[in-house]
Amino acid sequence: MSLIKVETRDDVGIITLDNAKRRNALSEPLVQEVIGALANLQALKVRVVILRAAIGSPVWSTGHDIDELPEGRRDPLGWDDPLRHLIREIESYPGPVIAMVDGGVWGGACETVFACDMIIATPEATFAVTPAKLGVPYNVSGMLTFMNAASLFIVKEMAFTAKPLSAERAERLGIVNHLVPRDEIEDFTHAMAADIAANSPLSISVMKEQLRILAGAHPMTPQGFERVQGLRRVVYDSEDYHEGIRAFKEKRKPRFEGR
Ligand code: YXS
Repeated sequence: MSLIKVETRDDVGIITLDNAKRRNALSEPLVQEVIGALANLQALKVRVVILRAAIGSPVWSTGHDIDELPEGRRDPLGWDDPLRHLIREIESYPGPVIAMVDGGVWGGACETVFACDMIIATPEATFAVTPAKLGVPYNVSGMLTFMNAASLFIVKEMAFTAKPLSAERAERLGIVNHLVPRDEIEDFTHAMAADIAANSPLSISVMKEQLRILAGAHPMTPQGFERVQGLRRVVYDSEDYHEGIRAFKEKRKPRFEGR
Protein backbone atom coordinates (compact mmCIF):
# COMPACT_ATOMS: atom_id res chain seq x y z
CA MET A 1 0.00 0.00 0.00
CA SER A 2 1.50 3.35 -1.04
CA LEU A 3 2.62 5.76 1.68
CA ILE A 4 2.25 8.82 -0.54
CA LYS A 5 -0.11 10.16 -3.22
CA VAL A 6 1.24 11.73 -6.40
CA GLU A 7 -0.65 13.78 -8.99
CA THR A 8 0.10 16.38 -11.64
CA ARG A 9 -1.97 19.42 -12.53
CA ASP A 10 -0.73 21.37 -15.57
CA ASP A 11 3.06 21.74 -15.00
CA VAL A 12 2.75 21.24 -11.24
CA GLY A 13 3.41 18.00 -9.38
CA ILE A 14 1.82 17.29 -5.99
CA ILE A 15 3.36 14.80 -3.57
CA THR A 16 1.16 14.14 -0.52
CA LEU A 17 2.55 12.26 2.49
CA ASP A 18 -0.13 9.70 3.30
CA ASN A 19 0.85 7.56 6.31
CA ALA A 20 -1.17 9.17 9.10
CA LYS A 21 -0.99 6.02 11.25
CA ARG A 22 2.75 6.59 11.62
CA ARG A 23 2.34 10.39 11.56
CA ASN A 24 4.07 10.46 8.15
CA ALA A 25 7.35 9.34 9.73
CA LEU A 26 10.16 9.71 7.17
CA SER A 27 10.83 5.98 7.12
CA GLU A 28 13.02 4.39 4.46
CA PRO A 29 9.97 3.10 2.51
CA LEU A 30 8.17 6.45 2.57
CA VAL A 31 11.34 8.37 1.64
CA GLN A 32 12.06 5.97 -1.24
CA GLU A 33 8.53 6.60 -2.56
CA VAL A 34 9.00 10.37 -2.40
CA ILE A 35 12.39 10.11 -4.15
CA GLY A 36 10.84 7.88 -6.82
CA ALA A 37 8.02 10.38 -7.30
CA LEU A 38 10.50 13.24 -7.72
CA ALA A 39 12.39 11.22 -10.34
CA ASN A 40 9.17 10.49 -12.24
CA LEU A 41 8.06 14.12 -12.11
CA GLN A 42 11.49 15.21 -13.35
CA ALA A 43 11.25 12.73 -16.25
CA LEU A 44 7.89 14.30 -17.12
CA LYS A 45 9.62 17.72 -17.03
CA VAL A 46 7.25 18.90 -14.30
CA ARG A 47 8.42 22.40 -13.46
CA VAL A 48 7.20 22.87 -9.88
CA VAL A 49 6.51 20.36 -7.09
CA ILE A 50 4.30 20.85 -4.04
CA LEU A 51 5.26 18.65 -1.07
CA ARG A 52 2.33 18.40 1.36
CA ALA A 53 0.31 16.29 3.77
CA ALA A 54 -3.42 16.16 4.44
CA ILE A 55 -4.93 19.54 5.37
CA GLY A 56 -6.41 19.53 8.86
CA SER A 57 -4.03 16.85 10.15
CA PRO A 58 -2.38 17.79 13.49
CA VAL A 59 0.90 16.37 12.20
CA TRP A 60 2.52 17.17 8.83
CA SER A 61 5.36 14.74 9.62
CA THR A 62 6.91 13.45 12.82
CA GLY A 63 10.36 13.39 11.22
CA HIS A 64 12.88 10.56 11.04
CA ASP A 65 11.42 7.14 11.86
CA ILE A 66 12.90 6.64 15.33
CA ASP A 67 12.61 2.86 14.96
CA GLU A 68 15.11 3.13 12.10
CA LEU A 69 17.71 5.01 14.15
CA PRO A 70 20.74 2.81 14.94
CA GLU A 71 21.21 1.80 18.60
CA GLY A 72 24.67 3.41 18.64
CA ARG A 73 28.22 2.81 17.32
CA ARG A 74 27.03 4.10 13.91
CA ASP A 75 26.34 7.61 12.70
CA PRO A 76 22.51 7.92 12.84
CA LEU A 77 22.48 10.57 10.13
CA GLY A 78 25.22 9.46 7.76
CA TRP A 79 25.39 10.15 4.04
CA ASP A 80 23.22 7.13 3.10
CA ASP A 81 20.53 7.76 5.72
CA PRO A 82 17.12 8.06 3.99
CA LEU A 83 16.57 11.56 5.42
CA ARG A 84 19.92 12.77 4.04
CA HIS A 85 19.05 11.28 0.65
CA LEU A 86 15.65 13.00 0.65
CA ILE A 87 17.15 16.40 1.47
CA ARG A 88 19.65 16.08 -1.40
CA GLU A 89 16.93 15.07 -3.87
CA ILE A 90 14.76 18.06 -2.90
CA GLU A 91 17.74 20.43 -3.24
CA SER A 92 18.74 18.99 -6.63
CA TYR A 93 15.26 18.84 -8.21
CA PRO A 94 15.58 21.17 -11.26
CA GLY A 95 12.61 23.31 -10.25
CA PRO A 96 11.09 24.78 -7.09
CA VAL A 97 9.80 22.37 -4.45
CA ILE A 98 7.22 24.23 -2.37
CA ALA A 99 6.40 22.92 1.12
CA MET A 100 2.71 23.36 1.87
CA VAL A 101 2.40 22.88 5.62
CA ASP A 102 -0.50 22.40 8.01
CA GLY A 103 0.10 20.74 11.39
CA GLY A 104 3.24 19.91 13.31
CA VAL A 105 6.61 19.44 11.57
CA TRP A 106 9.14 17.58 13.72
CA GLY A 107 12.87 16.89 13.63
CA GLY A 108 14.13 15.69 10.26
CA ALA A 109 10.82 16.75 8.71
CA CYS A 110 11.58 20.30 9.85
CA GLU A 111 14.87 20.13 7.96
CA THR A 112 13.05 18.63 4.97
CA VAL A 113 10.62 21.58 4.89
CA PHE A 114 13.45 24.07 5.40
CA ALA A 115 15.35 22.44 2.49
CA CYS A 116 12.40 23.20 0.20
CA ASP A 117 12.51 26.35 -1.88
CA MET A 118 9.52 28.03 -0.28
CA ILE A 119 7.23 27.36 2.68
CA ILE A 120 3.52 28.18 2.67
CA ALA A 121 1.91 27.37 6.00
CA THR A 122 -1.36 27.60 7.86
CA PRO A 123 -1.46 29.43 11.21
CA GLU A 124 -1.83 25.98 12.83
CA ALA A 125 1.54 24.81 11.53
CA THR A 126 4.50 24.46 13.90
CA PHE A 127 8.18 23.65 13.35
CA ALA A 128 10.36 21.79 15.89
CA VAL A 129 14.07 20.93 15.79
CA THR A 130 14.26 17.89 18.09
CA PRO A 131 17.78 16.33 18.30
CA ALA A 132 18.28 17.66 21.85
CA LYS A 133 15.03 15.99 22.95
CA LEU A 134 16.28 12.61 21.76
CA GLY A 135 20.01 12.96 22.40
CA VAL A 136 20.79 12.79 18.67
CA PRO A 137 23.93 14.44 17.19
CA TYR A 138 22.57 16.28 14.16
CA ASN A 139 24.86 16.27 11.12
CA VAL A 140 26.82 19.09 9.52
CA SER A 141 24.84 19.60 6.30
CA GLY A 142 21.63 19.39 8.32
CA MET A 143 22.74 22.20 10.60
CA LEU A 144 23.61 24.22 7.50
CA THR A 145 20.04 23.74 6.23
CA PHE A 146 18.76 25.30 9.45
CA MET A 147 21.37 28.10 9.31
CA ASN A 148 20.26 28.97 5.78
CA ALA A 149 16.65 29.24 6.92
CA ALA A 150 16.96 31.32 10.06
CA SER A 151 19.33 33.49 12.07
CA LEU A 152 21.83 31.73 14.31
CA PHE A 153 19.95 32.98 17.39
CA ILE A 154 16.71 31.37 16.15
CA VAL A 155 18.47 28.14 15.10
CA LYS A 156 20.03 27.91 18.57
CA GLU A 157 16.70 28.59 20.31
CA MET A 158 14.94 25.92 18.20
CA ALA A 159 17.79 23.41 18.59
CA PHE A 160 18.45 23.95 22.30
CA THR A 161 14.82 24.14 23.46
CA ALA A 162 13.48 21.55 20.95
CA LYS A 163 10.21 23.43 21.32
CA PRO A 164 7.90 24.01 18.32
CA LEU A 165 8.05 27.43 16.64
CA SER A 166 4.65 28.79 15.62
CA ALA A 167 3.97 29.46 11.93
CA GLU A 168 3.05 33.01 12.82
CA ARG A 169 6.47 33.62 14.43
CA ALA A 170 8.21 31.71 11.61
CA GLU A 171 6.55 34.00 9.08
CA ARG A 172 7.61 37.07 11.08
CA LEU A 173 11.16 35.70 11.04
CA GLY A 174 11.13 35.22 7.26
CA ILE A 175 11.24 31.39 7.46
CA VAL A 176 7.65 30.96 6.18
CA ASN A 177 6.94 32.79 2.90
CA HIS A 178 3.16 33.05 3.37
CA LEU A 179 0.75 32.33 6.21
CA VAL A 180 -2.57 31.24 4.65
CA PRO A 181 -5.79 29.97 6.32
CA ARG A 182 -6.55 26.25 5.97
CA ASP A 183 -9.49 26.79 3.62
CA GLU A 184 -7.39 28.90 1.23
CA ILE A 185 -3.94 27.33 1.33
CA GLU A 186 -4.43 24.79 -1.47
CA ASP A 187 -5.68 27.35 -4.00
CA PHE A 188 -3.04 29.86 -2.88
CA THR A 189 -0.19 27.37 -3.23
CA HIS A 190 -1.38 26.06 -6.61
CA ALA A 191 -1.76 29.61 -7.93
CA MET A 192 1.82 30.43 -6.92
CA ALA A 193 3.08 27.17 -8.42
CA ALA A 194 1.23 27.89 -11.67
CA ASP A 195 2.74 31.39 -11.82
CA ILE A 196 6.22 29.92 -11.42
CA ALA A 197 5.53 27.15 -13.96
CA ALA A 198 4.67 29.84 -16.54
CA ASN A 199 8.15 31.34 -16.22
CA SER A 200 11.36 30.09 -17.83
CA PRO A 201 12.17 26.64 -16.39
CA LEU A 202 15.79 26.86 -17.55
CA SER A 203 16.35 30.24 -15.89
CA ILE A 204 14.67 29.08 -12.68
CA SER A 205 16.51 25.75 -12.49
CA VAL A 206 19.88 27.48 -12.97
CA MET A 207 19.07 30.13 -10.33
CA LYS A 208 17.98 27.36 -7.92
CA GLU A 209 21.29 25.49 -8.46
CA GLN A 210 23.31 28.71 -8.14
CA LEU A 211 21.61 29.49 -4.82
CA ARG A 212 22.15 25.90 -3.61
CA ILE A 213 25.89 26.14 -4.36
CA LEU A 214 26.20 29.61 -2.81
CA ALA A 215 24.17 28.65 0.29
CA GLY A 216 26.39 25.59 0.77
CA ALA A 217 29.64 27.53 0.32
CA HIS A 218 30.70 27.55 3.97
CA PRO A 219 34.43 26.91 4.50
CA MET A 220 35.18 24.04 6.86
CA THR A 221 38.75 22.74 7.06
CA PRO A 222 39.31 18.94 6.94
CA GLN A 223 40.53 19.23 10.53
CA GLY A 224 37.34 21.11 11.46
CA PHE A 225 35.19 18.42 9.84
CA GLU A 226 37.12 15.65 11.60
CA ARG A 227 36.69 17.43 14.94
CA VAL A 228 32.91 17.72 14.37
CA GLN A 229 32.68 14.05 13.42
CA GLY A 230 34.64 13.07 16.52
CA LEU A 231 32.33 15.15 18.73
CA ARG A 232 29.25 13.63 17.07
CA ARG A 233 30.61 10.11 17.69
CA VAL A 234 30.87 10.89 21.40
CA VAL A 235 27.14 11.70 21.30
CA TYR A 236 25.89 8.72 19.30
CA ASP A 237 28.06 6.37 21.40
CA SER A 238 26.74 7.94 24.61
CA GLU A 239 24.30 6.54 27.14
CA ASP A 240 22.18 9.68 26.59
CA TYR A 241 21.63 8.70 22.93
CA HIS A 242 20.36 5.27 24.00
CA GLU A 243 18.24 6.87 26.73
CA GLY A 244 16.61 9.34 24.33
CA ILE A 245 15.51 6.64 21.91
CA ARG A 246 14.53 4.19 24.69
CA ALA A 247 12.43 6.88 26.45
CA PHE A 248 10.55 7.63 23.24
CA LYS A 249 9.79 3.95 22.67
CA GLU A 250 8.73 3.54 26.32
CA LYS A 251 6.58 6.69 26.01
CA ARG A 252 8.25 8.42 28.97
CA LYS A 253 10.39 11.53 29.53
CA PRO A 254 14.11 10.89 29.03
CA ARG A 255 16.57 11.31 31.93
CA PHE A 256 19.81 12.66 30.40
CA GLU A 257 22.96 12.32 32.53
CA GLY A 258 25.38 14.03 30.15
CA ARG A 259 27.34 10.84 29.47
O1 YXS B 1 2.25 3.70 19.82
P1 YXS B 1 2.13 3.39 18.33
O2 YXS B 1 2.73 2.05 17.96
O3 YXS B 1 0.76 3.64 17.79
O4 YXS B 1 3.10 4.44 17.57
C1 YXS B 1 2.87 5.81 17.80
C2 YXS B 1 4.23 6.47 17.81
O5 YXS B 1 5.21 5.70 18.48
C3 YXS B 1 4.54 6.52 16.33
N1 YXS B 1 5.48 7.59 16.03
C4 YXS B 1 6.71 7.38 15.55
N2 YXS B 1 7.38 6.24 15.27
C5 YXS B 1 8.65 6.37 14.80
N3 YXS B 1 9.26 7.56 14.63
C6 YXS B 1 8.62 8.72 14.91
N4 YXS B 1 9.24 9.89 14.71
C7 YXS B 1 7.29 8.66 15.41
N5 YXS B 1 6.36 9.59 15.81
C8 YXS B 1 5.27 8.91 16.17
O6 YXS B 1 3.31 6.81 15.68
C9 YXS B 1 2.21 6.36 16.52
C10 YXS B 1 1.34 7.55 16.81
O7 YXS B 1 2.14 8.46 17.56
P2 YXS B 1 1.50 9.26 18.79
O8 YXS B 1 0.57 8.37 19.54
O9 YXS B 1 2.61 9.87 19.54
O10 YXS B 1 0.66 10.39 18.02
P3 YXS B 1 0.20 11.82 18.57
O11 YXS B 1 -0.72 12.35 17.55
O12 YXS B 1 -0.24 11.69 19.99
O13 YXS B 1 1.52 12.69 18.61
C11 YXS B 1 2.14 13.01 17.38
C12 YXS B 1 3.54 13.57 17.70
C13 YXS B 1 4.29 13.78 16.38
C14 YXS B 1 3.41 14.90 18.47
C15 YXS B 1 4.28 12.54 18.58
O14 YXS B 1 4.22 11.27 17.92
C16 YXS B 1 5.71 12.90 18.76
O15 YXS B 1 6.06 13.81 19.53
N6 YXS B 1 6.56 12.19 17.98
C17 YXS B 1 8.01 12.45 18.06
C18 YXS B 1 8.36 13.74 17.31
C19 YXS B 1 9.89 13.80 17.22
O16 YXS B 1 10.57 13.98 18.23
N7 YXS B 1 10.40 13.58 16.02
C20 YXS B 1 11.86 13.53 15.80
C21 YXS B 1 12.19 12.14 15.23
S1 YXS B 1 13.94 11.90 15.19
C22 YXS B 1 14.45 12.97 13.97
O17 YXS B 1 13.67 13.45 13.17
C23 YXS B 1 15.90 13.27 13.88
C24 YXS B 1 16.79 12.08 14.06
S2 YXS B 1 16.32 14.53 15.04
O18 YXS B 1 15.63 14.18 16.27
O19 YXS B 1 17.74 14.49 15.21
O20 YXS B 1 15.80 15.71 14.48
